[in-house]
Amino acid sequence: MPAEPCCYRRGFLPLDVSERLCRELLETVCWREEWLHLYGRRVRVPRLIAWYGDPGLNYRYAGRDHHTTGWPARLAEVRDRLTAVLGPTFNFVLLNRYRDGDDHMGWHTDDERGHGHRVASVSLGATRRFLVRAGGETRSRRYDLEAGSLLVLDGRCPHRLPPTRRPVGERINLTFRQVTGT
Ligand SMILES: O=C(O)CCC(=O)C(=O)O
Repeated sequence: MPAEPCCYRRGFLPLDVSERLCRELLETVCWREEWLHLYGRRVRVPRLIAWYGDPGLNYRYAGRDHHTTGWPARLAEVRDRLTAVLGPTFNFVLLNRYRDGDDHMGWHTDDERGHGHRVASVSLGATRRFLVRAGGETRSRRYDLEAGSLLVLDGRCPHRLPPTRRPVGERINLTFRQVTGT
C-alpha cells in the first residue's frame, strides 16, 4: 500500500501510447453491459465494463462473478509497466468505459473479501473528475484524471466518478487489482 492513501502521477503512459491504447481497446474489447440487483430492483450499471486477469481467477463483487482466462498483449504491457514501478502485485484488471458524461460510478469501496487493498488506476481518453475520501478526512480530495495518468489508491477509501453536464468524449479506466478468489 502506498504510504499516502492516494497518489496521482501524470504521464505514466506517454500521450501517443495512451491514445493508441484507447483507440485499440474501444475497437477490440468485447464491452458488456452489467445489471445488478439492488434493493429488490434490477439496475443497469451506468457504464460498460470488461475484465481480464491471470487464468482461473474470479473477482466477485455486487453478487456477480468475473472469471478470467488470461491477458491480451496490450494490457499485459501496461501491467508490466506497473510492475516495474510498484512491484508484481497485480493479477486482474477491470476496464470501465464511460461513453459520455452520463456514465459514472457512485460512491463505493474496493474492499471485497479476497481483494488486495492497493488499486492502480490508469486513465485513457477524456479527462474526468474523481473524488476520494481518504481516511478521517471530512472533505473529498479531487483529481482530474488525465489521459495516461496513474492513480494509486487504497481501495478501502470511498471513491466516486460523478456524472458531468460538460460535453466530454469517451473515457476508459483500467483498474489493476490483486484478487485471490477462484
Ligand atoms: O473510472 C475511474 O476512475 C474509477 C473506477 C473505480 O472507482 C473502480 O473501478 O472501482
